[in-house]
Amino acid sequence: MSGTGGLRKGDNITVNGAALWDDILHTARFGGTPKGGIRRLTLTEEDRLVRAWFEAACRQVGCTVTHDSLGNQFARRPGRDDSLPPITIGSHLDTQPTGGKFDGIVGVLGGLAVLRALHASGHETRHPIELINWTNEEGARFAPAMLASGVFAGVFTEQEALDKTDRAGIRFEDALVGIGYRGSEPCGQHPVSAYFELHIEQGPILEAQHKTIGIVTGVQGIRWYEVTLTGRDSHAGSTPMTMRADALLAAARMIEAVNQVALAFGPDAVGTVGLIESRPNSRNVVPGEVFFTIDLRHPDDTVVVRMEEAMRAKVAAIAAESGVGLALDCVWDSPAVHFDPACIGAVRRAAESFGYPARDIVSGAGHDAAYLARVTPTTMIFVPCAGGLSHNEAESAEPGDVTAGANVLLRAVLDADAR
Ligand code: HGY
Ligand code: MN
Ligand code: MN
Ligand code: MN
Repeated sequence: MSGTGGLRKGDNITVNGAALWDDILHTARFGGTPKGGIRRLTLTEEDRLVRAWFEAACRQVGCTVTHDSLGNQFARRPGRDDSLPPITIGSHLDTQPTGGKFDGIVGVLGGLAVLRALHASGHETRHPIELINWTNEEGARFAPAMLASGVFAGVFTEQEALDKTDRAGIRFEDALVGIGYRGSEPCGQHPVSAYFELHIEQGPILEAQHKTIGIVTGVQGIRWYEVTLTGRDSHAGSTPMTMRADALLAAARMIEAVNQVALAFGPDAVGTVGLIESRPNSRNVVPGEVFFTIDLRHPDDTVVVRMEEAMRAKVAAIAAESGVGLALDCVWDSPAVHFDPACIGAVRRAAESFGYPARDIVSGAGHDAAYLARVTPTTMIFVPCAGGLSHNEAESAEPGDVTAGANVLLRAVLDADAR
């Protein structure tokens, strides 16, 4: 994309915010939890239900809906020149086990609001417009996160994704076939002109600074690790403390060490141990084996590398002191991403045209856009969420902010379409 920009035909179109908010509340029932969140793990029955709803809603506004070999759904609105690669918008409908009603969902349903606004106005775009629901963005069931958009961008092979297994040993492909979304179109053979993703910030900055729109300039670097510690099961009552190889005690020390590493690398560094399994997990057995995960992030990849070095040194020393075996593997490396200046400019102009207070921001969370940026001009639009809280059932956002985000998405798409 190039050109000087500026809004053109269609700049009087806005989204129907009330209908968008209804969609958010309505689809929250697919996996809704008693605490008001959503448990909609990828490729489960709840995911199948929301996918079917999504297809029907997109068809109602004149789109054809297809899905590729990894279940990525594409709702396509024709353009005047339908031979052009589509301008794409999208996000994800899968959630964390105790997820909220907005993470990913705002981007897909905000995109539906854009399609509805275009349909209602009869505005004909030059490019086709495609709204995408990416499979397995969260990585909560199948690691890593952003798996299907990663295949789309050529980062992983289709077979690598299909062969992934969850912690219960179920294969990605079998779960995909199980919900009926193993499409025939190979994932990734799908040229696109640009990609815009609307998402809640999932952090505290926009709300604290009273900004309605985050103009996302990039995504921080992320590395995931898996750790297996091998000690020795023994009797909790008759094993002297000096004769134990306690894998869970070693893990506890390593978890503290991960926290120290993150704190040592400054305010932009984060380190998390989110998943842990202790075996045999019996109250009167000294644990002989522990599996846990480590998530390290920083906006600067060179710092992530130094964080990893520090973490590895500490973990190895603790394993030796504790007399436990250590297996530590890096299972995902998602480098920091810088988004496309022309797309960022389109978002900036769109926010200004509505008079929404906005600021540039780097994403702390990973997103499918981080991989789309490898194959097409890409950027993101953030809106605030209450207290910056996300990956929590209490996640919430304001209807006005969600509507503003969808309006900016619409105008950024029209801006890109005019190039
Ligand atoms: O891990 C992430 O940042 C995203 O929520 N998948
Ligand atoms: Mn998300
Ligand atoms: Mn998420
Ligand atoms: Mn995302």
